[in-house]
Formats: sequence, structure tokens, C-alpha cells
Amino acid sequence: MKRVLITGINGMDGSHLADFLLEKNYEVYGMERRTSSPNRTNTKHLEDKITFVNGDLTDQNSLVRCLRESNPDEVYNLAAQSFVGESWNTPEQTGDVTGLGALRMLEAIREYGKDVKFYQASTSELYGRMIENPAKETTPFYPRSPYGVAKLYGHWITKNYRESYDMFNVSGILFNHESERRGVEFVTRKITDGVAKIKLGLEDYITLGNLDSKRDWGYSPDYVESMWMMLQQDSPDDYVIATGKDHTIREFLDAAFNSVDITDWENYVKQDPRFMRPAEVAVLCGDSTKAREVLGWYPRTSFEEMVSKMVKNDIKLLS
Ligand code: NAP
Ligand code: G4F
Repeated sequence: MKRVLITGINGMDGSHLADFLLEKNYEVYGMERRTSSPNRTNTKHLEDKITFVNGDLTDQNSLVRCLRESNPDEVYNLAAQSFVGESWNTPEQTGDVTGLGALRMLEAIREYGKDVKFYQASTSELYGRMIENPAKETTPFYPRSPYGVAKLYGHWITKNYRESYDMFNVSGILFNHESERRGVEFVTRKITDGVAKIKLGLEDYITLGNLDSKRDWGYSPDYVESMWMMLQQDSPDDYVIATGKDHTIREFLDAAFNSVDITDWENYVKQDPRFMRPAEVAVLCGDSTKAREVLGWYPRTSFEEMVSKMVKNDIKLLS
């Protein structure tokens, strides 16, 4: 039985990846950090199926201890300060967790001494200004936020340790992906939660920022599968994971409101400069041909299906 350590276990991807690897018969260890009150909304259903270990990406020794406790064959580094908007408020902490955190885990693996396969959660935010559209593995990076810059460090240090120490390290450059477990501050979940509240008569409107930016949105359970596929290859490499189709926030609103038969959504949406960003990423769209050809990965869930699942789930939660 293979053993795995997942950082960011209580996040959206961490919890979906744990579901997926349990199906594959892995012994799953999930790293969580101490919080004043437990945050296991996404992992409640996993409490008797996986082992939680305590660690923090800003604390080197805790990572070494997590490796000893889990003795993994594979490590998926999914933990991060992952909210782009917040990264302007806490740029130093974002750099520490999201950038240097990857380095600390790589150093911990080196010190542990066993051959461990390592997955780093890279991101389409590396492309930021999008020098080429759609972006692929060879497209130059141009990050546009402290988060994107921190992830750029994580991406390159993962590659550097692969080349320096012959480690099996891969970076998955994943474009936006969402699910019912998405944090409510991200625009998709903020919308589906808002639509559910409006439908149930609990709120009158949703307040958003820029409605014109475009994202290439996929479904998280489809995307975590690609992470595992990357680590099952004979040699380590980096892959773009995307649907290849972009949509504006307006189109997301359209799909979400339509799924509950509301067609005049403009009457339920307000804009507030508080939700605008100092530097916006206007469009993100990816070309995942390499992943499709080499890994055999492809997205299974359509945009409309995903939006509708998220709205339905939020209605269920609120009802
Ligand atoms: P998420 O839901 O925000 O999960 C991130 C997790 O990291 C949370 O469980 C958080 O724990 C944990 N964390 C934060 N700081 C930590 C620290 N110092 N030490 C240990 N754990 C810490 O993110 P996600 O959407 O699942 O994304 C997973 C990864 O993929 C992230 O690295 C993200 O940047 C990257 N990514 C995401 C997308 C996307 O569209 N979702 C696309 C590309 C890349 P708490 O619960 O304690 O805060
Ligand atoms: O949902 P978002 O906050 O996601 P963003 O910035 O694209 O980042 C997500 O995807 C990245 C991959 O590309 C990940 F690396 C990252 O960790 C995260 O998961 O914002 C999406 C768009 C932006 O253009 C933003 O300006 O929605 C726009 N937006 C408009 N109103 C809003 C809002 N975003 C948020 N969060 N809240 C709003 O009210």
C-alpha cells in the first residue's frame, strides 16, 4: 500500500485529492496547521479514514516531523496562502508560506533521505499578463500579484531541486478550478452562495468587483486526478491543466442565476471598488495538449454542470 502526505488537507483540493487517493487504496496522511478552532468542514467525512498530522509550511522542523510520522512515497504540496486578493494585504506572509514553504518541504524531503515523489501546486497566475493565449508549458511567465510572484519562486525551486539533486519533482500548472468545497471568498463560490441566498430570500444582492475578467474554470475533482497522474510517469515533468475555454464573471453570473431560473441577474448584483485589485489579471486560458497526450488527462465536467452543482449544493447547505 502506498503512503501519501498531503499538505493543505482541509482546503478544497486537499480534501478532493484525499477522496481520490483513498479510492486508489493509499494510506493518506493530511497535514494541517493549528488553528484556534478546527477547520475541517471539507474533511469531516475523512476523519476516520485518514491520519491528520500537525505541521506548518513556515516551520521547517514541523515538516521533517510530518515526514517521519507519515513515511510517504508521495508528497503533494497543496498548502498555500492561496487568495490572490489577500496577497496585497499580507505580501510577506504570502511569500513565506506560498514561496519559501515549497523550499522548506523540499529541504525536509532531502533531509529525510528517502526517494519521495513531490508535487508542487503551481498556478496559471504565473502567466498573469498572458504573453501567449492560450498559455502552455513554454509560455513565458509574467505574474501580476505578490501571490503569483511567490508561486513563481515555488515553481522554479521545485525545478531547480529536480535538476540539482535528481529528485522526482513535478509542478502542475493548474488553471482555476472550483467545487462545492471552494472557499467562500473566491468569486465562484461567492456567487453560488449569493445566488442560493437570493433564491431562498435570505439576501437581496451580491457585491462584487471586476465583472469583465475571464477565467478558464474547471472542476476540482477532475483536476486532482491530474496531480496523481503526473507522479505516476517514468520521469518528472511539468504540465498545464486547463479546459481551454474561458468565461467572464458575467457569464458565470448568467449560468449561476439561470440555474435557479432567474434571468435578470443585473438587478441582484452591485459593484464595489473594495473588491477591485491593484493589478488585475484580465484573462487566463490554458492549452493542456501536453497533459492530454502524455498523461491521458482530460476535463470531464462542463462549466454549466459545475456551476449548477455548486448552486444546488449551496441551496442544500442553507436549507
Ligand atoms: P485552499 O482551499 O485555500 O487550501 C489551502 C490550504 O493551505 C488550506 O487548507 C490552508 O489551511 C493551508 N495553509 C495555509 N497556510 C498554511 C501554512 N502556513 N501551513 C500549512 N498549511 C497552510 O486552496 P485550493 O484551492 O485547495 O488550492 C490548493 C493549492 O493549489 C494551493 O497551493 C493553491 O495556491 C493552488 N492552486 C489553486 C488553484 C485553484 O483554482 N483552486 C489553481 C492553481 C493553483 P487553513 O485551512 O488552516 O487556512
Ligand atoms: O476567484 P478569484 O479570487 O480567483 P483568482 O484570483 O483567479 O485566483 C484563483 O485561481 C488561481 C489560478 O488562476 C489560483 F492560483 C489562486 O490560488 C485562486 O484559486 O478571482 C477571480 C476573478 C478576478 O479577476 C477577480 O478580480 O474574479 C474577480 N472578482 C470580481 N469580483 C472577484 C470579485 N474575486 C473575488 N475573490 N471576489 C469578488 O468579489
